[in-house]
Amino acid sequence: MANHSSFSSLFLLFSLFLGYGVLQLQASHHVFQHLQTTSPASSSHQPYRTGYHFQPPKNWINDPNAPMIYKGIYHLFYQYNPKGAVWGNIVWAHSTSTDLINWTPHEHAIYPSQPFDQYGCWSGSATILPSGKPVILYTGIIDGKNTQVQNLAVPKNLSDPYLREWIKYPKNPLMASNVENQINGSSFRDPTTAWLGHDNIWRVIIGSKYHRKGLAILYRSRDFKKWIKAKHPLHSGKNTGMWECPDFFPVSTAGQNGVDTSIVGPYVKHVLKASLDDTKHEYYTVGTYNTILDRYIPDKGSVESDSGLRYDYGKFYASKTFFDNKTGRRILWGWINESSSVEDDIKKGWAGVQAIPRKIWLEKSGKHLVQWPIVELEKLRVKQVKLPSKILEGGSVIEVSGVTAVQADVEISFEISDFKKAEVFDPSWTDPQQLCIQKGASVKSALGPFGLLALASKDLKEYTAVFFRIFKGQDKHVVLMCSDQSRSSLNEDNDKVTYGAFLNVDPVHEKLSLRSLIDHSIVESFGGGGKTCITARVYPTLAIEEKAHLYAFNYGTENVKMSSLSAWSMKKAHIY
Ligand code: DQQ
Repeated sequence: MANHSSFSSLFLLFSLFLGYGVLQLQASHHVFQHLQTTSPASSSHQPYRTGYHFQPPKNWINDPNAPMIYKGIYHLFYQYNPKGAVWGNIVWAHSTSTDLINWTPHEHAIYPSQPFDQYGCWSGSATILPSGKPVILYTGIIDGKNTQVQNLAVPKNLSDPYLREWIKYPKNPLMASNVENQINGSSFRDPTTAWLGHDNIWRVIIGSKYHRKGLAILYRSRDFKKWIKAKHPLHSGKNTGMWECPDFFPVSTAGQNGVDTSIVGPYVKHVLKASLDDTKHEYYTVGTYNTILDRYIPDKGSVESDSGLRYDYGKFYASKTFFDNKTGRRILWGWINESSSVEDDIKKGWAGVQAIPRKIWLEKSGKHLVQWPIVELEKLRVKQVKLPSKILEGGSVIEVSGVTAVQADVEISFEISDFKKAEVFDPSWTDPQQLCIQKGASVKSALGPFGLLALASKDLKEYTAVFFRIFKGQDKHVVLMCSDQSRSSLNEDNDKVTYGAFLNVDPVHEKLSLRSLIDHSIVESFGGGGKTCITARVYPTLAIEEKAHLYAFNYGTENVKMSSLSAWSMKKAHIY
């Protein structure tokens, strides 16, 4: 945050930005030097640092903030602790990129400096105004009780495509709890990207709760400065607890292109996502935005809890999308937390990475979303290894050699021709994660488990198994996708719980595909072309660096055909 002294330049800036009258200037910003100090040296043995997932050189990171594109440059801000590998002292760190893969860091963009954010600068979002100018709404913490308010910041210099310096609006906060508005001040955070209605009024939602009810509190503004709370929330969720980092955006009903956040009309559906503080899971629903009532209405049958639809059924939280107007995509960012102990995080000197940005669109059924790693990632692919189509007999394991298995991108697909022996699906199996826990990678059934053993040691003492299982349901086959971490490491201090989800693919008529992005301590998997995603954090002790191997396997009793397998070693991305 720049120190800015001149009243006239600040006045001009905010007037230019928002096009409105004279503002009173408060004292200039104070730079907290102590936030710039470095943390103790981290361990030099770093087998878990990633090669192509975003992470800074050290310390704690969490939520992606205000992703956007401005003058052809992509911006990623993120929650960062400049002082260590645990959460705390939160500032907005900032990096930019021209391809969403290689990143250059800048000075911290927003950090505590004013009464309206002196205890922390928490998550928020960017909105691109119709003039093309970006603005940021973020949550400021104003006291030691974590009281939360919403603040505005604008770039100091719009001709700097890197938007390195941000100025806080002197009349912050713009939204705060008070006796009249019934807002719980310690549960009031994470403004979304705002959208502009046909009435020329801006809307934004803020995550909150009332008792156990999760809330997307709606605010409206004509000028982006004076915000008035609507009488009702945009939407709420019974018994879901605090909604963190809500996201609300339209998706096209005709194809994979993204649309701007303010688009409404017959050719879009809307998506509302909430990150549940209680479970650290996210869920989303697809529905309709009723612009007359200013309410979001999820489609019939939507499950409004974390047993509903999730972007990712593994480690993935506090996510946020943005519309990339250069390529016409909506892109999703999410934070991948650690599965290791706090002691181990401190030892390695860092915690948290960002998932590979994913293009996100509505599946043709209109019932759920599809996600796929942005195409730019493929620039890192080298040394393709292709295995010919092959029958994988029951009980077989084949090595995919010639690939750097610790840092790889692998795509595999399977075809099943004989379903007669498929295990019968018990309708009481409603929780796919439990089913994956019960039927882990070592439990044989007829059709499955088959898939990949990633980050595996030669002797298979360690591996992360990502696989499918097919059951015979009442009127169709049921496909289960699992990521089993139980054998991922000999270190018992990690969270090695197995993840699972159902996959909306009809294996009688379609191939079953799986893509896994393997990156030292990450296995980020996309089933059925991105209909179901599961991300795992794992910390092998044997399967590290060149001692990591990759296998395709079928531990079921029946044969399955591996119709294709391509694996690439991945180059290291330039992330400084
Ligand atoms: N992380 C931020 C909050 C948000 C939470 C604080 C979600 O704004 O609610 O670092 O991970």
